[in-house]
Amino acid sequence: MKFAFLTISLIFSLQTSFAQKEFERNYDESKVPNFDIPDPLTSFDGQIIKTAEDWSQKRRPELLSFFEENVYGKMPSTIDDLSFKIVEEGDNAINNKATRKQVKITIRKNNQSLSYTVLIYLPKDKSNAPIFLSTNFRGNHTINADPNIILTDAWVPNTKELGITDHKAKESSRGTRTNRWPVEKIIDGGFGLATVYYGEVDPDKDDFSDGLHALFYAEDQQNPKPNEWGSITAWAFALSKTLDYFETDPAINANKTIVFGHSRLGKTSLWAGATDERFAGVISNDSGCGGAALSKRKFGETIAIISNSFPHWFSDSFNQYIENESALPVDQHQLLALIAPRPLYVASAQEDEWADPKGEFLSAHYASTVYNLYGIDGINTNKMPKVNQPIQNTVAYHIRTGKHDVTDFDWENYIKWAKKYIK
Ligand code: GTR
Repeated sequence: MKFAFLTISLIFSLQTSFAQKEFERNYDESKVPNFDIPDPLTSFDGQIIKTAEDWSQKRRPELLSFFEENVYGKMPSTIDDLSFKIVEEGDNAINNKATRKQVKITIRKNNQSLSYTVLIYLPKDKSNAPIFLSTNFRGNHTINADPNIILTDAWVPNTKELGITDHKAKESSRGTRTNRWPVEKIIDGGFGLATVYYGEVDPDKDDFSDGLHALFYAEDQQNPKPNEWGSITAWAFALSKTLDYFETDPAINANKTIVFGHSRLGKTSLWAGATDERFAGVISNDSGCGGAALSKRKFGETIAIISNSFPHWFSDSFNQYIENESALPVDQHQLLALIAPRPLYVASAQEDEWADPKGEFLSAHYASTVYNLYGIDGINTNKMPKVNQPIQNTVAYHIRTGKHDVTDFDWENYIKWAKKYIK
């Protein structure tokens, strides 16, 4: 009896120590492991990449394919039909400075369909304005108090502050995220803004029976295969299909679409920019682990932690790198390099150690060798700038004071940089 008790408590304590080890969170720079930065300019078979052409013909495709197969999962290559329907329009929005358009985008595959709505504001006093495109966390109706924004009927997370308890959006949550979306400032800056609620594309939960994935299964398939798309890829896919719509709308300057995202949606904007070269520029706001931050530093959130908390974000094949970062033949700076030579902005927040600001900065720095191959300035110093002192080249970086969030400071700098680099 005593033996049995000891055995059980031993097993229990082994389990807890395993769990604790798995969830170890390091915030101490002196404990960052030693590791080599995988060279963007040496191919997997050892060839040194010396020209932009070798990069785009050989190295870029093999890196893209690695990220597809082993990190985010492959997108489906075909759909049966894509259609667009303007469901609402107004020419007196945002203090009469903008037009508003809401377009339902429908993807069909295997006799099933999924629709989501993109909300678009364009400045009235400027034709051909460049446009920011982003997914959002809580529904289009949360980004502005505009009463004409269609309330999402998709699954939303229960949120006490918003009074949501039954996974249904409420009128009272209109405009509750305006702090992250300074629409008027964006319009005044001469830019359009378009956004899609990510939950309409794939609800953010570990469940692949709903959302976009379900349209693409073979008979008897219930989950993506190990190298097939997780949720980040589905959200990125929807951004690409939104860009397909932009290309059909003469009011929108599709060639000047800047894909933007915060946090998990910053991981999404990076992946969208990497997989779809039509995006003219890419912004990652506090994207952290699985976004801009170097995985091999294991600082703040790690592959083990993120894969445990959000197993559906990545492909199952990513799990092979849990507590095994040294086996990764790539790191996230090579994801950023896939965006070259297009303008790229990586931003961090000082209090957002979870996202590893230094790892985000170094990633932008190490990606810059590929920009340099094109004769373009990236982040050529390996010294982080002071807080609130952005470095803005074709590759830009800032760390601002404050926490994990999107602030006016962030937007003011994105606008300033985009005016210069999105031509
Ligand atoms: C956190 C997650 C981060 C980041 C964040 C967010 O819980 O650990 O990777 O994506 O969520 O999306 O707000």
